[in-house]
Amino acid sequence: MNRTLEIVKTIYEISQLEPMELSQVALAGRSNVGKSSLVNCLGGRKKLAKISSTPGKTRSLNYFLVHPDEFYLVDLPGYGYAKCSKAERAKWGQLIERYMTNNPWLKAVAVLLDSRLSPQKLDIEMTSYLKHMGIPVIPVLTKGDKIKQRERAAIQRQWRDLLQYDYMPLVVSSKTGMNRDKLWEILAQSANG
Ligand SMILES: Nc1nc2c(ncn2[C@@H]2O[C@H](COP(=O)(O)OP(=O)(O)OP(=O)(O)O)[C@@H](O)[C@H]2O)c(=O)[nH]1
Ligand SMILES: [Mg+2]
Repeated sequence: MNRTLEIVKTIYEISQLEPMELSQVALAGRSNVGKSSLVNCLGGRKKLAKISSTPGKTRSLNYFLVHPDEFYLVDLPGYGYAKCSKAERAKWGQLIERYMTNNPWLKAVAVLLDSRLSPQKLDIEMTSYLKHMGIPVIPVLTKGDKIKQRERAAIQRQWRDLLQYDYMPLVVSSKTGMNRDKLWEILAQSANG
Protein backbone atom coordinates (compact mmCIF):
# COMPACT_ATOMS: atom_id res chain seq x y z
CA MET A 1 0.00 0.00 0.00
CA ASN A 2 1.30 3.45 -0.83
CA ARG A 3 0.77 5.65 2.20
CA THR A 4 1.25 9.38 2.45
CA LEU A 5 1.51 11.80 5.36
CA GLU A 6 -0.11 15.18 5.73
CA ILE A 7 0.84 17.55 8.55
CA VAL A 8 -2.38 18.68 10.19
CA LYS A 9 -1.43 20.18 13.54
CA THR A 10 1.55 21.43 15.51
CA ILE A 11 1.48 22.02 19.23
CA TYR A 12 3.95 23.87 21.46
CA GLU A 13 2.03 24.21 24.72
CA ILE A 14 -0.15 22.05 26.92
CA SER A 15 -2.95 24.61 26.48
CA GLN A 16 -3.00 23.79 22.75
CA LEU A 17 -3.67 20.07 23.33
CA GLU A 18 -7.17 19.03 22.35
CA PRO A 19 -8.73 15.65 21.62
CA MET A 20 -7.79 14.52 18.12
CA GLU A 21 -10.46 11.95 17.48
CA LEU A 22 -8.68 9.37 15.39
CA SER A 23 -6.38 6.51 16.40
CA GLN A 24 -2.85 7.67 17.09
CA VAL A 25 0.58 6.11 17.09
CA ALA A 26 3.36 8.33 18.45
CA LEU A 27 7.07 8.37 17.74
CA ALA A 28 9.20 9.00 20.83
CA GLY A 29 12.93 8.93 21.36
CA ARG A 30 15.97 10.79 22.52
CA SER A 31 16.93 13.92 20.71
CA ASN A 32 18.86 13.14 17.52
CA VAL A 33 17.74 9.49 17.36
CA GLY A 34 16.15 10.12 13.96
CA LYS A 35 12.42 10.68 14.58
CA SER A 36 11.95 13.48 12.07
CA SER A 37 14.07 11.66 9.49
CA LEU A 38 11.86 8.63 9.93
CA VAL A 39 8.71 10.71 9.41
CA ASN A 40 10.18 11.99 6.15
CA CYS A 41 11.22 8.48 5.13
CA LEU A 42 7.76 7.07 5.87
CA GLY A 43 6.08 9.95 4.06
CA GLY A 44 8.44 9.63 1.14
CA ARG A 45 9.17 13.35 1.24
CA LYS A 46 12.22 15.19 2.42
CA LYS A 47 10.72 18.21 4.13
CA LEU A 48 7.68 16.95 6.02
CA ALA A 49 9.46 17.20 9.36
CA LYS A 50 12.42 19.46 10.05
CA ILE A 51 15.82 17.84 10.45
CA SER A 52 19.09 19.41 11.45
CA SER A 53 22.54 18.35 12.46
CA THR A 54 22.05 20.17 15.76
CA PRO A 55 19.90 18.07 18.06
CA GLY A 56 16.88 19.43 19.85
CA LYS A 57 15.35 20.66 16.64
CA THR A 58 11.83 19.39 17.20
CA ARG A 59 10.38 21.40 20.06
CA SER A 60 6.81 20.72 19.07
CA LEU A 61 4.36 17.87 18.92
CA ASN A 62 3.33 17.26 15.31
CA TYR A 63 0.28 15.38 14.08
CA PHE A 64 0.58 13.79 10.66
CA LEU A 65 -2.53 12.30 9.10
CA VAL A 66 -1.83 8.97 7.39
CA HIS A 67 -3.61 8.38 4.08
CA PRO A 68 -5.44 6.23 3.17
CA ASP A 69 -5.67 4.56 6.61
CA GLU A 70 -6.78 7.74 8.40
CA PHE A 71 -4.87 7.58 11.66
CA TYR A 72 -2.39 10.05 13.16
CA LEU A 73 1.33 9.53 13.33
CA VAL A 74 2.51 11.89 16.07
CA ASP A 75 6.11 13.13 16.12
CA LEU A 76 7.02 14.00 19.72
CA PRO A 77 9.80 16.36 20.76
CA GLY A 78 13.01 14.50 21.58
CA TYR A 79 13.95 13.91 25.20
CA GLY A 80 17.29 14.11 26.93
CA TYR A 81 18.84 16.95 25.02
CA ALA A 82 21.67 17.90 27.37
CA LYS A 83 22.00 21.50 26.24
CA CYS A 84 18.45 22.52 26.90
CA SER A 85 17.59 24.20 30.18
CA LYS A 86 15.99 22.46 33.13
CA ALA A 87 12.87 24.52 32.62
CA GLU A 88 12.67 23.47 28.98
CA ARG A 89 13.09 19.82 29.87
CA ALA A 90 10.38 20.10 32.49
CA LYS A 91 8.10 21.70 29.92
CA TRP A 92 8.79 18.83 27.52
CA GLY A 93 8.03 16.27 30.22
CA GLN A 94 4.72 17.90 31.06
CA LEU A 95 3.62 18.17 27.45
CA ILE A 96 4.44 14.52 26.75
CA GLU A 97 2.90 13.33 29.97
CA ARG A 98 -0.29 15.24 29.33
CA TYR A 99 -0.40 13.93 25.78
CA MET A 100 0.04 10.34 26.90
CA THR A 101 -2.30 10.27 29.89
CA ASN A 102 -6.02 10.01 29.43
CA ASN A 103 -5.67 9.72 25.68
CA PRO A 104 -7.85 6.80 24.60
CA TRP A 105 -6.88 7.47 20.98
CA LEU A 106 -3.23 6.67 21.63
CA LYS A 107 -2.86 3.03 20.57
CA ALA A 108 0.91 2.59 20.78
CA VAL A 109 4.19 4.45 21.02
CA ALA A 110 7.04 3.57 18.72
CA VAL A 111 10.13 4.20 20.84
CA LEU A 112 13.08 4.95 18.59
CA LEU A 113 16.38 3.62 19.84
CA ASP A 114 19.81 4.31 18.36
CA SER A 115 21.08 0.98 17.07
CA ARG A 116 24.70 2.07 17.60
CA LEU A 117 24.27 2.54 21.35
CA SER A 118 23.75 0.08 24.16
CA PRO A 119 20.39 0.64 25.90
CA GLN A 120 20.42 4.11 27.47
CA LYS A 121 18.96 5.02 30.85
CA LEU A 122 16.44 7.50 29.43
CA ASP A 123 15.22 4.96 26.87
CA ILE A 124 14.73 2.33 29.53
CA GLU A 125 12.86 4.88 31.64
CA MET A 126 10.62 5.76 28.70
CA THR A 127 9.76 2.15 27.87
CA SER A 128 9.11 1.38 31.55
CA TYR A 129 6.87 4.43 31.88
CA LEU A 130 4.82 3.38 28.85
CA LYS A 131 4.52 -0.18 30.10
CA HIS A 132 3.39 1.15 33.48
CA MET A 133 0.75 3.25 31.71
CA GLY A 134 -0.44 0.22 29.76
CA ILE A 135 0.54 1.75 26.42
CA PRO A 136 1.98 -0.77 23.94
CA VAL A 137 5.62 -0.11 23.03
CA ILE A 138 6.93 -0.69 19.52
CA PRO A 139 10.72 -0.73 19.76
CA VAL A 140 12.42 0.55 16.60
CA LEU A 141 16.19 0.58 16.16
CA THR A 142 17.29 3.53 14.01
CA LYS A 143 20.30 4.27 11.78
CA GLY A 144 20.61 0.62 10.79
CA ASP A 145 22.81 1.63 7.84
CA LYS A 146 25.52 2.59 10.31
CA ILE A 147 26.07 -0.81 11.91
CA LYS A 148 27.21 -4.24 10.81
CA GLN A 149 24.95 -7.28 10.69
CA ARG A 150 26.55 -8.82 13.79
CA GLU A 151 26.19 -5.67 15.91
CA ARG A 152 22.63 -5.35 14.69
CA ALA A 153 21.73 -8.82 15.94
CA ALA A 154 23.39 -8.11 19.30
CA ILE A 155 21.49 -4.89 19.99
CA GLN A 156 18.24 -6.49 18.83
CA ARG A 157 18.73 -9.28 21.35
CA GLN A 158 19.56 -6.82 24.13
CA TRP A 159 16.35 -4.90 23.62
CA ARG A 160 14.25 -8.01 23.19
CA ASP A 161 15.52 -9.30 26.53
CA LEU A 162 15.14 -5.94 28.26
CA LEU A 163 11.57 -5.54 27.09
CA GLN A 164 10.83 -9.22 27.60
CA TYR A 165 9.43 -9.56 24.10
CA ASP A 166 9.35 -12.80 22.19
CA TYR A 167 10.32 -11.12 18.92
CA MET A 168 13.20 -8.95 17.79
CA PRO A 169 12.73 -5.18 17.48
CA LEU A 170 12.80 -3.90 13.91
CA VAL A 171 15.95 -2.23 12.61
CA VAL A 172 15.29 0.62 10.19
CA SER A 173 17.26 3.18 8.23
CA SER A 174 15.85 6.43 6.94
CA LYS A 175 18.88 6.79 4.76
CA THR A 176 18.46 3.53 2.83
CA GLY A 177 14.76 2.86 3.48
CA MET A 178 15.62 -0.42 5.23
CA ASN A 179 12.41 -2.02 6.59
CA ARG A 180 10.28 1.01 5.74
CA ASP A 181 7.36 -1.09 4.47
CA LYS A 182 7.53 -3.45 7.44
CA LEU A 183 7.42 -0.53 9.83
CA TRP A 184 4.39 0.92 8.03
CA GLU A 185 2.58 -2.41 8.46
CA ILE A 186 3.40 -2.51 12.18
CA LEU A 187 2.28 1.09 12.71
CA ALA A 188 -0.97 0.61 10.79
CA GLN A 189 -1.73 -2.63 12.60
CA SER A 190 -1.14 -0.95 15.97
CA ALA A 191 -3.41 1.95 15.05
CA ASN A 192 -6.21 -0.39 14.02
CA GLY A 193 -5.73 -2.97 16.76
N1 LIG B 1 23.10 7.48 8.66
C1 LIG B 1 21.88 7.82 9.10
N2 LIG B 1 21.67 9.02 9.69
C2 LIG B 1 20.44 9.32 10.15
C3 LIG B 1 19.36 8.40 10.02
N3 LIG B 1 18.27 8.99 10.58
C4 LIG B 1 18.64 10.20 11.01
N4 LIG B 1 19.94 10.43 10.76
C5 LIG B 1 20.70 11.65 11.09
O1 LIG B 1 20.63 11.90 12.48
C6 LIG B 1 20.48 13.31 12.79
C7 LIG B 1 19.23 13.56 13.63
O2 LIG B 1 18.07 13.23 12.88
P1 LIG B 1 16.62 13.84 13.23
O3 LIG B 1 15.68 13.09 12.36
O4 LIG B 1 16.63 15.31 13.16
O5 LIG B 1 16.47 13.39 14.74
P2 LIG B 1 15.26 13.70 15.77
O6 LIG B 1 15.08 12.49 16.58
O7 LIG B 1 14.08 14.23 15.05
O8 LIG B 1 15.92 14.85 16.67
P3 LIG B 1 15.14 15.94 17.58
O9 LIG B 1 14.24 16.69 16.69
O10 LIG B 1 16.25 16.73 18.15
O11 LIG B 1 14.40 15.20 18.64
C8 LIG B 1 20.48 14.00 11.43
O12 LIG B 1 21.78 14.45 11.16
C9 LIG B 1 20.08 12.89 10.45
O13 LIG B 1 20.57 13.10 9.17
C10 LIG B 1 19.61 7.14 9.39
O14 LIG B 1 18.75 6.26 9.24
N5 LIG B 1 20.89 6.90 8.95
MG1 LIG C 1 13.01 15.95 15.24
